[in-house]
Amino acid sequence: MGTLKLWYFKIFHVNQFLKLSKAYLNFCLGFFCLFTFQACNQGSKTDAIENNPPGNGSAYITLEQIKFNGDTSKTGMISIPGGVFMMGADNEQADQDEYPKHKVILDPFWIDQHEVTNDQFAKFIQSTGYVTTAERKPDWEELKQQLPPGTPKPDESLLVAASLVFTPPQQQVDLNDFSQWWSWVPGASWKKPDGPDSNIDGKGNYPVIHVSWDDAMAYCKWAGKRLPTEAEWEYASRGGLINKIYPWGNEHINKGKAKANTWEGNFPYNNTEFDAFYGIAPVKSFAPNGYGLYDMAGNVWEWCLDNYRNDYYQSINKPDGIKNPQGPADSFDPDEPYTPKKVSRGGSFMCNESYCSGYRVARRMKSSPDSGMSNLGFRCVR
Ligand SMILES: [Ca+2]
Ligand SMILES: [Ca+2]
Repeated sequence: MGTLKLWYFKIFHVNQFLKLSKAYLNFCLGFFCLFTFQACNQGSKTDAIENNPPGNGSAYITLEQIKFNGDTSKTGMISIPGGVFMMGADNEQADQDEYPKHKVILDPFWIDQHEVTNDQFAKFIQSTGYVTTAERKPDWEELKQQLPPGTPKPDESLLVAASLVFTPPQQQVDLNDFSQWWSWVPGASWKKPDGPDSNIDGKGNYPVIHVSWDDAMAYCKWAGKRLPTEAEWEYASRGGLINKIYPWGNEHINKGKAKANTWEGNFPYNNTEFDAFYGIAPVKSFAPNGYGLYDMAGNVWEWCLDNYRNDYYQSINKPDGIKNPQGPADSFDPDEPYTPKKVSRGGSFMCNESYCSGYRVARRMKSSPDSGMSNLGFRCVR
C-alpha cells in the first residue's frame, strides 16, 4: 500500500483543488484512488495527532542516529539450522509471484520466537525518542517524489499524521474494493491503534502494529538485530517440514482445532471467531511450529528485509540453488508500478480462504515501506 499516496489523494478529494480525470487517477495510482473515497469520510483535519512534533521530517530521529542498545543476549529467539529448501508455491492457491518453486540454501540464523510486542516496542521508543512514520507530519519533499512532477502542494493544515485502520462493514461487500474495510484515520498509530481515543492499555503482549518498514528497521537496529530476508522468513515458517502448505503441515485451515489467528466466516462482515479472536491476539496464543515459532501464520503480517519484485523467483531459479538470497536490487509491482515496495509475510487476523489465504508459508505480500496498517507488524533475526 502506498500510504503517502493514499493520504495525498484523500486531500485531493476532500478539497477538490484539482480536478483529475479518471484516466489520470488510474495512471497515477491504479486502484488506490478507491481508498480515498472512504478515507475522506473518516475524521477531519482537526483530528491531528496528539503530541505530533512540529517541523518537517528532518526534525525526527533518523535510522542513522539509532544506536544499538548493547543487549547481545538471544533471549526470546530460536536458533534455526542452516539448510536447503524449496521456496515458493505449494498448492493451487499460489499466485504467479510464488512461481517457480526454487532451491534456496541458507546459513544458520536466530529469529524472534514471536512478533515484536507493544511492550518491546515501547522500550525502544522510551530509549531512543524515535517517532514512528504514522505519528509524523508528512514531509512534502519526500511525498512529492512519489507523485507526478508538478503536482501542487496542499495546504499545510492538511499535512497531518495518520494510519490505515481496519473498519469492517456490516454487510457483504465487493472483495476487490478494499476501501470498504480500510479507513485512513488521523491520529492512529502504534499506541493509538484505532485512532486518537484508543490506547494499548493491557495489550503489552500484543504485536505492535501501524509500524512502517522504516520503523521496523529502526527497532531492529536498536535491538542489534535485523529484519529477516524473505527466504529466511519462509524457511523459518516451514518449521522443518518439507513442501507443506502451512506452518503446521497440510491440514486445511478450517479443519480440526484452531491453528492460527485468522478470519473465520465471511470476510469482512461476519467473523465466527472460531479461533476465539475477532481482532489481534496476544502473541503465543496458538501452538508454535516445528521450530518453536509462534504466529508464523496469521495474527499480523510481518515485514521482511527484501524489496518486492513479482518476477524475482524467476531470476534466481538455478539447478544448484541460490545461497542466502537478499531480494532484488530494485522493486517492481505490476499492480502499482510507480510505488517501491517491500515484502511482508504470514497473513493476519484478516485473512481467510475467500480473500488472501495469507497464512500459507509461500504467500507473498507487498507494501510501501512508508505504510503502517492495523494488521502489519514484524519480528527480527540475528
Ligand atoms: Ca480470528
Ligand atoms: Ca504473524
